Amino acid sequence: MDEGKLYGRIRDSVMQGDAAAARALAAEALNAGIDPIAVLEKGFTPALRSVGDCWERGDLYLPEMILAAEAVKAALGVLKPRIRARAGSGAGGAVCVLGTVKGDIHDIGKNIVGTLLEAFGFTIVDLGTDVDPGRFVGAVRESGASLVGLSALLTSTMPQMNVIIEALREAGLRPGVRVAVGGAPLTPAYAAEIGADGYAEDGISALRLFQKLAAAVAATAAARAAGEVRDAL
Ligand code: B1M
Repeated sequence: MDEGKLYGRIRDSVMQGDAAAARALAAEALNAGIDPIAVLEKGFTPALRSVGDCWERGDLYLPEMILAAEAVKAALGVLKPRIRARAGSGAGGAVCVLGTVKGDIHDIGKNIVGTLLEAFGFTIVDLGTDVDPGRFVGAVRESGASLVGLSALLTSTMPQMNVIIEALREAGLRPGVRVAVGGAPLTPAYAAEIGADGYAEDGISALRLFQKLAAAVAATAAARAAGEVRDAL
């Protein structure tokens, strides 16, 4: 199978907002033995970005962008079970509160990140989209999460990430709770500027980042426990 050609057909299905074709192409890719994550990151994600570029240039209208997003969601429905079946471990059951920040309803990227994390052993508390900072704080307290993942796709909503990190700090949950951020307009420099613990540009790098953060949390907890035992002796 010519993967390049397949990704071209995937791009066409998304540009045309053809959910049935997108679903069928996802199945075709899986049947050809292509990694489901590669299908997402090399096929559907760049296709949606092209749709965004066309919309920005005025080459297509908002309803067409909505149809394109629906087509990708339909394909995700086919790919998700395979991603879950590929499951790995190593997260030690770490709990991660995940959400798209207030004012922002983009959720495809966040859902991909959530699916990957879940498949690799994380427990995900997905707060959805347009999430108020207070809800992140409440969910961390309720779930005992040690990790928070924030997604933003609009330059106008990126500053919400800073607000959420501040809210976690004010609630006394930082630096114990690690925060990772992502989304198309973000940069590593912006993540550093707002005091996040990491930035990831795509699903696979998000998985690696969260695995690193979970390991750091576990190491800190182990060091603290060892210190307590020493003090007690
Ligand atoms: Co919107 N939109 N949109 N949109 N949309 C963008 C983001 C835009 C860049 C398009 C453009 O102009 N080229 C533009 C933002 C411009 C800006 O802010 N500078 C834009 C705009 C303007 C808007 C509206 C304001 C349009 C309007 O109404 N006038 C509106 C906003 C509504 C709101 O949120 N309040 C809007 C609405 C929509 C739709 C509803 C039509 C739809 C969203 C559907 C949905 O999500 N349920 C939509 C879409 C589809 C897009 C584009 C075309 C594609 C986004 C996407 O899903 N990409 C987008 C163009 C673009 O991104 N270039 C665009 C695929 C997805 C897999 O990638 O989300 O980047 P992404 O996620 C990646 C990585 O970023 C990373 O991993 C993911 C997997 O690889 N990642 C993380 C993401 N989150 C992470 C979190 C992490 C780690 C990694 O850690 C926690």
